[in-house]
Amino acid sequence: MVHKFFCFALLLLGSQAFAQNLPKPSPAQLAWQQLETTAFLHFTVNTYTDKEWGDGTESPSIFNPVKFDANQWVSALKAGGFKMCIITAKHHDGFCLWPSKYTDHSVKNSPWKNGQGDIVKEVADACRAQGLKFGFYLSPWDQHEKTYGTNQYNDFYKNQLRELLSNYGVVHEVWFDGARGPNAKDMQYDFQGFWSMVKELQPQAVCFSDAGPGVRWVGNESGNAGETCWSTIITAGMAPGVADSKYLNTGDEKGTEWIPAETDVSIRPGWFYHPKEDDKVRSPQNLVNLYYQSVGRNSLLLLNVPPNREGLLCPQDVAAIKEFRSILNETFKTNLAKSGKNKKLVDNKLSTWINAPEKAAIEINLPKAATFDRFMVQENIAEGQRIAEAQLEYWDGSSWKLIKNFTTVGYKRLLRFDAVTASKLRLTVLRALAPAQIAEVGVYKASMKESEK
Ligand code: FUL
Repeated sequence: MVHKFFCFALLLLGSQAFAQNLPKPSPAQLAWQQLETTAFLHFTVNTYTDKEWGDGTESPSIFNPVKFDANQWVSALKAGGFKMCIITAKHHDGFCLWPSKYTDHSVKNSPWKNGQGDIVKEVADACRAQGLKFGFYLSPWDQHEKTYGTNQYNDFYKNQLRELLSNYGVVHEVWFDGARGPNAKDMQYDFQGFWSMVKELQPQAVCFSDAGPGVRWVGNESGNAGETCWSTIITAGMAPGVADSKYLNTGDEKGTEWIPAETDVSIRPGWFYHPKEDDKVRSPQNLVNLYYQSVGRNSLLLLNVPPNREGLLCPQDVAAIKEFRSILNETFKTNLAKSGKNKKLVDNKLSTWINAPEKAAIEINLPKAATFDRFMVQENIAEGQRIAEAQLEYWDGSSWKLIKNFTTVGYKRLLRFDAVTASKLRLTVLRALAPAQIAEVGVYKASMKESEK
C-alpha cells in the first residue's frame, strides 16, 4: 500500500515537474489572445494607384483622402466587435502615413490637409477615444528609401520605429512583415534591435513576424489556422520571410517557445482597396466561418478592412462586419451548459478550471434536454497548452454516442456538428502533455443566420 502510494506521488510530482517546464504565455501574449478579433487597415498610395505593392516611385501628390474620418473607421470596427486596429504606417512603397522626420516621402508632401495631417495620430486617437487598442505595421522592405540595402537602413528604420513608438500613446502590437520582392536588394534587418526597442518603449506590445517573437504568422492568407494548432514552436534556424508555412500553421507539440498563431486575412481579395472588388466583399457568413477557423482553432483573427480613396470604409464592408458580429452574438448568447453543477466551467474565467486527467471523462450536465450543434472548450493557457487529443460524446438516452474526436484546444476550440438533442455530454481528454486544466465549456445552438446564403 505504502509502496503504491509512493509510486503515485512520484508520478504526480513527475508530471507536475514537466508541467513547470511547459512554455507559457507572457502577460502581453495572454491579453492579446483574449482580444480574439482585431482589424488591419491597409492604406497608402496603392489605394490610389490600384496596386497591391507600390514600387516607391509614387508621388505623394496622389494621396488625398478628402473625406478621411478615423472615427468612422473605428466605430465601424467597434460595431464589428474588433478590439484593436493595426494601421499600415508604411508599406513596401515607403510612403509614410505620418510626417516622419527622416524622409520626405510622406503625408507631409501630400495635398491632404495641405501636408499638415497625420493619419497614424488620428487613428491612434480614435482608437483611444473609442476604447480600442492600437497597433501599427512598419514594413522593413522599403523601395523608396535610398539607404535600403545598406547597414545604414537599419538606423533609418529604427528612427522611424522610435517615432511611432514614442509619439502615439500606448501601442499593443507591432507588425514586422517579412515580405520582400524577388528583386529587392539583399540586406540583413536588425530584427533583434527592432524588437528590443519595442520591449523598451512599449513593453505591453507584442511583436508580430513570421516566427514571432510575440506572435507568429499562421502560414497562409486565407484565414485558416491548422486543425491542430499549438501555440508553441521552435524558432532556431528560422528567420522572418523564410519560416516554413506548414510548420507555422500547426505549431509544434514539442515547441519550446510560446508564440501563438495570428490569422491575417482580408475582407476583400486584395489587401488594399480596389474599386473592381467592391462586389467581392466577404459575406457575414463567410466571416463567421473565418472566426471558427481561426479563433475556434486556438488562433486570433486579424481581419483587414481597407479604407477607400475618399478615406472611408465602404458601406458594404461596414455592413458585413456588423452582421458578422450580430450572428456570433446570437450563436454564443445562450450557453446551454450553464447550470449549478458545472460552475467553474461556465463562469467566463480562464483562471478557474478543473483538472481533467487523461481518459477520465468529464460529464457536462444541461439543466434540461436541449438541441445543440456547437461546442466550445478552453484551457487555462496561463499554465501552458496541454491537450493533444480529446473526444466529445452525448448521451442519447441509452448510451454514449460520439460527436467528434479532435486534437488541440489551447485558448479556444470550437466544434461544429449536426444538431443533436441531449441532456448530457461528456468530454474526455485522451492525451495531454501535462495534466489538462479545463477552464470553460459551452454548448450552443447556432444562429439560423450562420447558414443563410
Ligand atoms: C504581406 C504583404 O506583402 C502584403 O501586401 C500585406 O501587407 C500582408 C498583410 O503581408 O506580406
